[in-house]
Amino acid sequence: MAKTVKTEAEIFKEEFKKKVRDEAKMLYRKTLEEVSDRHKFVAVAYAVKDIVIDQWIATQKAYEKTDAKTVYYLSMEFLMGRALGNMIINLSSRNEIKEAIEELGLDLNVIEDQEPDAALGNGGLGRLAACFLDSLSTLGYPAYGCGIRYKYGMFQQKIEDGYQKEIPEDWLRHVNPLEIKREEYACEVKFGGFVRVEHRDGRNYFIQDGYQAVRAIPYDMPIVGYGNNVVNTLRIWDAEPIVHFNLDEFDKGAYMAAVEQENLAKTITEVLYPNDNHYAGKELRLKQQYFFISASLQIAIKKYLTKHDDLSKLPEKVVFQMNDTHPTLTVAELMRLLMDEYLLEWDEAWAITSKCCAYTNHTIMSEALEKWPIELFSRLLPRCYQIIEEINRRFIIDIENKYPGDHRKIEKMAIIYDGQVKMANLAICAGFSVNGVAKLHTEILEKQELRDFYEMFPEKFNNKTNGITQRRFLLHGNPLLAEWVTGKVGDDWITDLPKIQGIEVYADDKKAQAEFANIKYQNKVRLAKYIKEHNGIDVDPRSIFDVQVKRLHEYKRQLLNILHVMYLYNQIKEHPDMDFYPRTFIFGAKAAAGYKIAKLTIKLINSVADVINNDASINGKIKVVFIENYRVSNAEIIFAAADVSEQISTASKEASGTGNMKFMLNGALTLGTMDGANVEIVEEVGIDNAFIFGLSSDEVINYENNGGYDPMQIFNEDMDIRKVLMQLINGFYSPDDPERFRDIYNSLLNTQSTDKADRYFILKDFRSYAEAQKRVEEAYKDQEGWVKKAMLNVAHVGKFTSDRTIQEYVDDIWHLEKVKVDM
Ligand code: 26Q
Repeated sequence: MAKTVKTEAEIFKEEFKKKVRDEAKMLYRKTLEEVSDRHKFVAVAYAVKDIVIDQWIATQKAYEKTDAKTVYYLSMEFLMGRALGNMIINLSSRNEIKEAIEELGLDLNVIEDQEPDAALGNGGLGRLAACFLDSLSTLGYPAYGCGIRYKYGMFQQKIEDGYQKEIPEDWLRHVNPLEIKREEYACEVKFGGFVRVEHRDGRNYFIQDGYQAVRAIPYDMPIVGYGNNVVNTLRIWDAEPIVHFNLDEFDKGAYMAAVEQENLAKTITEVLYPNDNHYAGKELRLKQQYFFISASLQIAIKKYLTKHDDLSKLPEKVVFQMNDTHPTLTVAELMRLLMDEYLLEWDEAWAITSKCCAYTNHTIMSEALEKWPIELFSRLLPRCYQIIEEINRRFIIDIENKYPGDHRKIEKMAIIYDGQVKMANLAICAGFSVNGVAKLHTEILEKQELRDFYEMFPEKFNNKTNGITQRRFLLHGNPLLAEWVTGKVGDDWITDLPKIQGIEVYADDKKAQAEFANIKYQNKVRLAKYIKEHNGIDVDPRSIFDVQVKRLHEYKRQLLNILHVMYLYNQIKEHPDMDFYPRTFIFGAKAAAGYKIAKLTIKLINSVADVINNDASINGKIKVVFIENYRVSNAEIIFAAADVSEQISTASKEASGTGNMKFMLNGALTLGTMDGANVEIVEEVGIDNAFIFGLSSDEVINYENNGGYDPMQIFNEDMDIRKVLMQLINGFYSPDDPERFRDIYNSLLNTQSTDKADRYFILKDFRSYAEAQKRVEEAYKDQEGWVKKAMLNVAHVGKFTSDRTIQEYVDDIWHLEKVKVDM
């Protein structure tokens, strides 16, 4: 018999299959065939981790050897979603792994579906952090993501009787095979107590006494770069009690103190605050912030000191990027560590701190600005508070020197003012870089919200337009389109998205159009199936899939969308023979648990869905679907299937948006306002390939500053709008309780409350929106024209890769060097 020589790939596959089998055996005392799907997932995950581990070690060795500068991306949120599928596509051995899994008789989709989403974030800001980590590894830059290992991440949303119910998401109830506990890096974080000053050897020592302490324990998760052997680390911290309290303790005081410490450790990392773009001044939230910042900085400095002894050169090796103001305690804690633990003088410590810290602003919504009451702040973090007082004292002197006698400047810029500690002001004063997340957003910061700071420190301000990773949101989420693109232009787009522009030459090619249209259709069938399974609703994949998925917030104006659906329904009922292209309106959104009007909007959407979906007389022309528990894993399916991307925030309110980019990448056309990154999307794709409507940001800001908008006038003059609004309070969608939607009605017309009526200009923009929707319909009827526009959207998405964003951060802010990892 002729001996066949095994190829390397075959050997690899055999080894991988053996590993999976062995894991099943070792973990569950069963054969792979006998274990449950979830256990199959665990076995496969361990086998993949085994491959990743070697690259992880090699990467960290390479970093050590080159002594490379490292960015610490400090964030309260990392919305990672599932890791396994993403890890596999990023590994160079992806094809062998996929084949081996198949040869084992396993279905990779089923395996992937077993993994719970790591939902350690709310929305845009948290998902951006996850995309950034993917890009940092793929570009080969040394990086740590630092955050919190919440026991309960973003809540799981159930819809019951049309209302949102929040269910705790216990994502860690089973083992998490893709993390490693690193006890050797545990450290202590202290809260409360008081600061005592000791004068010894000619200097003051600041000593915190009477505090409560917890042990911070890091868990590391690997972040695999695409095909380059680079593996960075997401380090998330858990809290444990320092000592377990002693039941024999006879001293009651000591006993109680021990119990309290234990409780503190239990509560700190218990749960993610589910507020998106809304500040809640909760003590526990401040504890969470200090907890992960103190631990992350302690470790970063210790790591630096293993190779260096001169802390004044820390900025050459370390940069801390603060993801919004949530990690701004970095400034105070770094000062504290440098002075109190490493005995530097104020000026030395300040020189280092102000060269290490950079701040990203993600919102101009005033209700999202973090301001902590002095009382709370100084009680919880007495030493940090002292330090901030001193930073503030010196800063006010600077302001006074620059603007003598101008008290208004101090009022606006002081860090401590009106009994509050203002975190944004601290971040801007101490940081060397302040960036917005889209061109328009940065302009508004400079001209409006942060004008005084911009005037004082113009050199700190810069823009970094957000991006998304095409590896998760096209390669993984939309394999059909990914393969089609690769077939047309090769696979360079995977790490060089602008290359995708190569498909532009096919925009007029009939055959390519048909292929492209068919892929969209297949993806719509996939989503229709998901909807049938989860909602029990039949939707027609030939209808227009019109999608708005994002957090529920008044400024994002899901209400405008659903009011327009109500209006269309009225039109069809009034004119049953009118021309109307069938449309499926798809919503997905979580509302913060305490955000009443947002939760009521969910109920409204579901009530409208109930009426319309069950009205046989309209022949299924409109369907309304609310997708329960919108999250990263089902987002991938939704983006792939969308025709229309609803990006309809009140102009000036959405800092950037990133869902808009994910839709574009998947060939959906933007229906939106000139807000956030929509402006740049239109710039790239051309105004003819998007549907733009509504007030400009200047017009909105002008109304806000000078008044002159009266929604009641529109109500009085426009009978279609009036009819829709009356349906909110006449029981049309709530026969059992006609008053149910009264608060929504009031928010638009202010007949009751003291709030401003229609703060988000919904009625003002309504006609313009309806007219843009009409243009969408007309454009869709021209199938070839539509497919061409969709292809042009994909072709011009290049700018919106997070690889580009990260490269800009590196060039302008972080100044890192790429590291090569050879295996
Ligand atoms: C603050 C204090 C207490 C509790 C919670 C919060 C909190 C939590 C999350 C405040 C804000 C957030 C999240 C903000 C956010 O996601 N902003 C979005 O960031 C995206 C990435 O830059 C942008 O694309 C979006 O426009 C912006 O809304």
